[in-house]
Order: sequence, then C-alpha cells, then structure tokens
Amino acid sequence: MGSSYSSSRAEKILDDLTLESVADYIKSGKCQNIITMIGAGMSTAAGIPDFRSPGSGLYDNLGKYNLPFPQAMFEIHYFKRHPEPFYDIARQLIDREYKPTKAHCFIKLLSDKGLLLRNYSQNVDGLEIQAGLPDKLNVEAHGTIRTSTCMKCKAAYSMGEMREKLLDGGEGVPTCDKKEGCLGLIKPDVVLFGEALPRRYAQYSNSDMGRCDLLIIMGTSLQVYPFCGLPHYTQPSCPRLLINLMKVGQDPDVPSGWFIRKMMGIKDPGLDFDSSHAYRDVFVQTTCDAGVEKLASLLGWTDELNKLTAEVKPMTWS
Ligand code: CNA
Repeated sequence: MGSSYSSSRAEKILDDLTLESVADYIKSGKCQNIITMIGAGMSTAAGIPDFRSPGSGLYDNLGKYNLPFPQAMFEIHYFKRHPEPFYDIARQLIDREYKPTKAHCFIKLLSDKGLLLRNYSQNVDGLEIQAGLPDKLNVEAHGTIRTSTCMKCKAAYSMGEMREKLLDGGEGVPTCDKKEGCLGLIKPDVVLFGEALPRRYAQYSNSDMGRCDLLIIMGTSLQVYPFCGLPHYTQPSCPRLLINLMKVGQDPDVPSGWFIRKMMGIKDPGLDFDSSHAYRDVFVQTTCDAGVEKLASLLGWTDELNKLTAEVKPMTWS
C-alpha cells in the first residue's frame, strides 16, 4: 500500500468543509464507494466504555490492578503472564444488554443503499454485525469477542461457552476442557497489542483505500497503528469526514507518530481541518449518533435511519 499523497495537484471536491457539503457530495451521485472507519466511541452510547475518554474510559479506571501502565492490560506479553485483570474486566462487561447504536445503523443504511465499500472497525463488540451489516462489508481489524480459542490446543469456543466459563468459574481464568488434560488458557479472538492483525485487514485495505471516494471516521482517537494510518492511503482528492467528541488525527497527535509514518512511507501530514491549505477534511464535533442523525437529515434519510434503529435487536451472549 503506497502513499499517494500530493495535495498540490489534488482536486477539491467539497464546496466547503462542512457536513452540508459532504451531504451534497453524497447526493450528487459521484460518491459511490464510502469507507467507514470506526472505534470505541461508536459503542459508548451502547454502554461499552472506550479506552481513552477522560474519566469514563477504561484506562482511567484500572487503578486497582496495579498495572505498570494502563495499556499493559491489553498487551499480549503482559496477558500471558498476568491474565487475571483482563478476565476481571471481561466479567464486568459480559452478559449485559448491548444494542447497536444509531451510528451502527447508519453504516447498515449505507450498505443497504449500495454506497458502502467497507466498514473498518477497531471494535471487538460486533455491534455493526448485530446491526445487520453483511460480514463481507466488515473488517474487524482488532478481532472479535464473538469467538474464543484455547491458546494451547487451539480448540474453538463460542461466546456462550466463554460466557459460562467466565460466570461459572468464580474468579479464575477460563481454561480449556475440550481435550483431556489441556487446561490451556482460552482467549477471546481479539487482537491484543503486540499481536498481528487478521490477514483480511491487509487483504482488503490494500485495494479498498485507493477506491474510496468518501472516508467517514467515527468515534476513534486515531492513536493505534497500523489502523490509524488508513486515512493516509486514500487518494489526495478523497474527502474525509471525522465525527468525534475530540479533534484527532492531526500531525502531532500521536506520540512518535512521525517516526512510524516515516517507517510506513506515509507522506501525508495527517488530517487538516483548519490550516490555510485545508481542502478535504471536515470535522464535526459531536457524538457519533448526533453526527449521523444530522447527516441523515441532510440526506433525507431520517425515517429510514429511525426505522432501522427502532428495529435492531440487542446482542445475545450465545
Ligand atoms: P479510544 O482511544 O478510547 O478513543 C475513543 C474516541 O472516541 C475518543 O477520541 C473519544 O473522544 C471519542 N468518543 C467517545 N465517545 C464518543 C461518542 N459517543 N461519540 C463520538 N466520539 C466519542 O478508542 P479507539 O477505538 O480509538 O482505540 C482503539 C482500541 C480501543 C481498539 O484496539 C479497540 O479494540 C479498543 N476498544 C474497543 C471497544 C469496543 O469494542 N467497543 C471498547 C473499548 C476499547
């Protein structure tokens, strides 16, 4: 995936850097391959905490585990030595009722209208699939909690089986009983820091990003590589819309981001909403749900979006 950045020659597609202009572009019919890129902020309205929101994010609430640093909880090397905190958090989050949000339903609506090229998700909750998005249009870049695997014998476990192990197993860690004497640790099929992303991620993103004619980024701090590098691989003319509580993805946001970008051969300096050169990046500071509600209204899709949102069922733990 090579960077194609060249802003000086790029065509300016949006009349101005507003949600209204993005809606006009979609309505023009020239925009047929939309990619959505989503993160944990998509699911906070469903009751699932994100990592980095001050106060409510998981990173601010891990004090009792005496971790060397908050991210350790989700790092494979730490997990292998100390899996207990990870399962303690899992136990607190499991078995509640999580319903896809309006923003998840908006992505489903894009797919129903034949406008969605792909959804790239960092989330592991599967709420976009629960909203009805076909598997083939979804890339779960950081894996999923819907399935689990024994780290020793590789036996597969369903979400229902994992649920039982966690809820019936006291405070212990879930171990494998599918092969006699195995007792390997069962790990949800999520990608922890330090693990490789699913092959599907590179397979699809390599060809998708250059074909994208509108990128919609929602509910992410754009801090986790390689995922947060995806916007850089769109064509220089491709408009990029960020709907988030905070402005993110600009050059200095990611510690040592400049170094990683250099290693990845990325020349694009990041999202640019405000500079005198800004020409394609639009920031809408609001919740994902309020952002899609406004966009749907501008597109005349409010009734369809409300119908999908009213009909969607919560996730089941089976
Ligand atoms: P993050 O780093 O926690 O960032 C979340 C971003 O979303 C922040 O910029 C918030 O300001 C913003 N935000 C929070 N709530 C809303 C809202 N309602 N509307 C709009 N914006 C909002 O999370 P990222 O996804 O960027 O980080 C990647 C990690 C988080 C991935 O590895 C995930 O696996 C991991 N994660 C996933 C889940 C999930 O599956 N639901 C939950 C927690 C963490």
